[in-house]
Amino acid sequence: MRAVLSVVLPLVLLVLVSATPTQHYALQGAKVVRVVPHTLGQLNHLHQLLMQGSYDFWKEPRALGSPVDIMVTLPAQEQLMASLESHSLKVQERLSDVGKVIAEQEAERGQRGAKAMDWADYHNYETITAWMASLAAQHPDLCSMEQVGTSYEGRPMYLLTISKGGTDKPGIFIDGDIHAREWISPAVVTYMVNQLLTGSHDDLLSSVVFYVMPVINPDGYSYTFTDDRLWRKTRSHTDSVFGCMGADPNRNWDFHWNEVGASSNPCSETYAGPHPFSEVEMQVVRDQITRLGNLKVYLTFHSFSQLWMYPWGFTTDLPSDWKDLDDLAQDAVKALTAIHGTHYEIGSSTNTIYAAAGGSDDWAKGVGGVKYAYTVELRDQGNYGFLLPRSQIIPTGEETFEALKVVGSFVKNTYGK
Ligand code: 0X9
Ligand code: ZN
Repeated sequence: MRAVLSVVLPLVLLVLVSATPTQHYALQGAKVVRVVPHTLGQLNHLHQLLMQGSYDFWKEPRALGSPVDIMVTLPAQEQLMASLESHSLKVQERLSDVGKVIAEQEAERGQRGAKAMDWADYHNYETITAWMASLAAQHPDLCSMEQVGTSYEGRPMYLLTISKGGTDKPGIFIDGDIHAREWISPAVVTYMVNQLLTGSHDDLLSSVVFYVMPVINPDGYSYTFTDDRLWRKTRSHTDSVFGCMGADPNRNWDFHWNEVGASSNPCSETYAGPHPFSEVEMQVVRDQITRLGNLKVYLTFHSFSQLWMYPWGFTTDLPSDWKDLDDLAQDAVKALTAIHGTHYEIGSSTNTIYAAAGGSDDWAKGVGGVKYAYTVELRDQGNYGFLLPRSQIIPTGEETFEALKVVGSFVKNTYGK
């Protein structure tokens, strides 16, 4: 038996590994390292490295004392280490082999072979949309689904409307996966939809309407399953002579577009696009926010860092009603932390993470007129970053749903009939 296993097991592993996208080889031995700038010279140096565009910053430089996470491929490691050391930046290893983690997680998914929706694992776009359609069929009194657009590569984009007894109520708009690689986002958004529909939330659903789009970058999301687990942007063609593709959909919104924290270089991870709303998927979401009257809250789920942020992202200034947004965020986070003790930071996005214009949250508030606009950066704080293990989906869903319930009750009590 042992002899058979020793022949068969490596073969099985070989098949699983060779079924994984080729980019894993490029990421074999790639590391994620953390450095913390303590002087302005160190901070400037990290900004220069960011601008240079040779590394994938999982967490961008912001301020003195704020950690910066950089992914570096094996061949580039020596150079990066020398560059960091030349500025006396102490390097802490967060992930020692990104390619290995991706391959292991993919092999696990392959072994499970799960096609049906659940929250024991991450699921592809087809599985998520098939599940959404089944919800509308199972709960016709609470939920409807409509196609509201089509992505650049032709994928249908759907909106779920969740409410009891009509939609003439204050609304909460929720979206997920604007950034393709942030898989915990659609997993948590779908988890919360499932809770709303299968738990006892009739009281809430009678007073509030939830509009939900779990995956607003479907081409990017699909690409993370087939080609590049760490893809962030859309998949549109650009005029790049190097063949770089996609724009950062969260730099593409028409509010102080491309003013700060965004790039005009199509090869950059934060490419703002050739013009505001160049990305069709963002046009689709914009048109829904515009069309749906009575939206009181806009919630967009990202990962990672555990932050509950409100506008503005284009300036250090705060909106005049920031205290209202902060108060609600404090209540929501309190409920979230009470579940598993997960710590969140709260504040305006410029002051909490970094300045970056053209984000959906700023547009929702600044142009869309949605008072309570939030960007939530889900788990973790960098142990796994974008590669959050599937075992954390349900705990992250549980705690985030508690926060959503607080937001829902607030809307019901403040604006409900
Ligand atoms: O940079 C982003 O788009 C978000 N962080 S992420 O690591 N998920 O990419 C933060 C966006 C905060 N909001 C604005 N800057 N408007
Ligand atoms: Zn994001």
